Amino acid sequence: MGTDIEKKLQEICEIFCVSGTFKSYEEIKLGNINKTYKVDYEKEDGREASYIVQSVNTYVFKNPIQVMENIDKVTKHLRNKRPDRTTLKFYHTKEGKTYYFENNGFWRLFNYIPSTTYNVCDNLNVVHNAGKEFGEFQVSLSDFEVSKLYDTIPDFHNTRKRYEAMIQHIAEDSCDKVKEVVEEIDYLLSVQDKACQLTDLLEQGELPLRVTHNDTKINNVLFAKDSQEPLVVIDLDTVMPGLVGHDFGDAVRFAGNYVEEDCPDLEKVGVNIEVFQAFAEGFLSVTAKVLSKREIETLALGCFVLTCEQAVRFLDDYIQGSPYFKINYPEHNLIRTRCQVALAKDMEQRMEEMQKIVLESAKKYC
Ligand code: GN1
Ligand code: MG
Repeated sequence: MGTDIEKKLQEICEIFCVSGTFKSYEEIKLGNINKTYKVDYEKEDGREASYIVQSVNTYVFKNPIQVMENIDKVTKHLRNKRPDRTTLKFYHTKEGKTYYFENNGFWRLFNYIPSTTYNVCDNLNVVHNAGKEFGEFQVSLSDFEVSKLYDTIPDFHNTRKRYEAMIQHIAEDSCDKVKEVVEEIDYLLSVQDKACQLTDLLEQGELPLRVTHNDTKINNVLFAKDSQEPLVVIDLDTVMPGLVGHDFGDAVRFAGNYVEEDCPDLEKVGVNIEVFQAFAEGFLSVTAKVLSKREIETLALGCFVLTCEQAVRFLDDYIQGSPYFKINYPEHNLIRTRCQVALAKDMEQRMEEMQKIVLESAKKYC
């Protein structure tokens, strides 16, 4: 007798016309939003084949069909631009859809790519290659008409709106948490205007909207198992119009930290400047020619901005009782917030150094 989830996964595989015999499954515990499973099949000829089945979180993605349409357009464009490269391929149902929507779930199925991922990485070659891969993603999509994409999560990286939401929830304090987080709130409010600079520059028309990934964690790059070569950028759910500083900044927020984003040991938190330099060089080696001078000047600032924004998002979620991000224990979002605040403070100290590295790399590759 299989478990409920095992039966459900088999049913989903059938819906997406996967043939052969179901063998096993495993939950892939990466990501804070969707549920992801690797499913193994034995095909009719005895070969083994694996697939990724995902249940999309419809509390977060209110319009998952638009998410799939964005992904479809972007993956087609990438396949045309880089035909020799691996891409995500979504399977179709008998009705020709790349998703299956039912009462209790929104499901999709795509190719499993044998690979390695990194959550924390101090291998500078790997980090450089991740920077290059996100840079190539950016450049390959630089001729894609931004207005063709839906804003599937409106104001996703609108830092001002993220602050406004948090301030409102602080005032409501519906879970009686505010008293625990006074220090974190004070710090984040003290840097609010600096943290909102990218949002302000966009509104003033100083920065162009591009097609951005919007979730550039290094574990969203798959690497070959036997080399340090990047294979593909995954997790395209948040591909939307955005700023290049968002993608660069979020990548450094995650990979540039000595520790994972939920490390409780704040002594260990900080920007690893060598990792920062390796990522910046990789990213700018392909993007420097495409980006405007103004965009390049905002990249280092973007790291601070995205770190504060993420702290605001984790804290806002904690104050509301964690309805948004998956948590492994009740204080998980609080620990994540504290880690991001510590990182933001360190970035403030290192900003000049980071800016210098960005400008020098850009000059080298222009
Ligand atoms: C979420 O689920 P995952 O790990 O791909 C979130 C990102 C955050 C990230 C923090 C749609 O991404 O914005 O930066 O957690 N995705 C969404 O780890 O909100
Ligand atoms: Mg994501």
